[in-house]
Amino acid sequence: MVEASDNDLVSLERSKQPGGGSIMRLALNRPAQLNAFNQPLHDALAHALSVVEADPPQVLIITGHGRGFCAGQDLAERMGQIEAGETIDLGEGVERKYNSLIRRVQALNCITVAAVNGVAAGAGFGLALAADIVIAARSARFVLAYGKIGLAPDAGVSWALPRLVGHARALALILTGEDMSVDDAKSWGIVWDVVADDELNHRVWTLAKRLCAGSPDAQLAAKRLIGQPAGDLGQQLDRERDAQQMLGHTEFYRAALTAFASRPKRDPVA
Ligand code: T3D
Repeated sequence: MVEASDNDLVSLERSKQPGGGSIMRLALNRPAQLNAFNQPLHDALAHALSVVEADPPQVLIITGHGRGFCAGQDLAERMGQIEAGETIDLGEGVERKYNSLIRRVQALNCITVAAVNGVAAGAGFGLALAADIVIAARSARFVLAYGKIGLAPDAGVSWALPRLVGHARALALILTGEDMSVDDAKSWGIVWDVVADDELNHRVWTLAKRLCAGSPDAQLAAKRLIGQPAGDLGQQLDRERDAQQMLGHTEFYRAALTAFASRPKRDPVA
């Protein structure tokens, strides 16, 4: 079912799962520009996110049409503005578009899976890093495009990248602008899995369906605990306690205990 389509720049589909959960697939659709962000794409994406926020699925897959995942900011749009004599305030644009996008993706009440089907550059790399799980096609690559155009990392890249790969590697990648292969991205902890191009769709849907068999409450609690950890161990222990307290009251937990106690034993999530 297509739930939102704004000039076809973003497609959004929902698939209900037998257990009651649902999976949504959001795909950027400017394939000729490798899904680079221009204003219409930002608008379409913001609208699609409103649809997701209003009725979140258990799993949201984020991907791109064509051979690119997302090439970051559309540079032709910026060039057009310069040629038209417009004053460009990149700070204002970053705040209104990219900071808003990354904050909204990270705050979604669902598990997000980036299916990186092709090149992810600049803010497109930031979008992939904002997802909870990243799975990449073998032909994908990650491009730290900022330095080549005289910009510094944005879209959360300067936050997420050093936390994933370490300070030294992150800074060297950004300063040199060297492409990152999917194998490096996997061994450095950015990507959870790398699969053949023609297997990406199947792999991601299999993962999403598996997640739909689990407790959405527990998954969201784990996402917040790990994604937004407290400042020290004491505070984190408090948050873990609070999460377990809430989860101990869920129907999923009770049913899982009943399944465990049954003879013959049943799989709690069967
Ligand atoms: O401005 C602000 O708001 C500040 C915020 C900035 C955030 C950012 O994201 S900064 C980073 C911006 N992105 C880039 O600098 C990436 C530019 N693109 C590339 O370096 C390369 O295209 C890629 C490494 C991504 C892919 O290379 P390749 O060889 O696989 O493909 P290609 O031939 O370069 O690109 C294919 C087409 O996509 C091509 O169009 P054409 O010639 O076939 O008509 C190319 O122009 C277009 N394309 C690729 N990236 C962009 C783009 N068009 C507009 N903007 C792009 N970013």
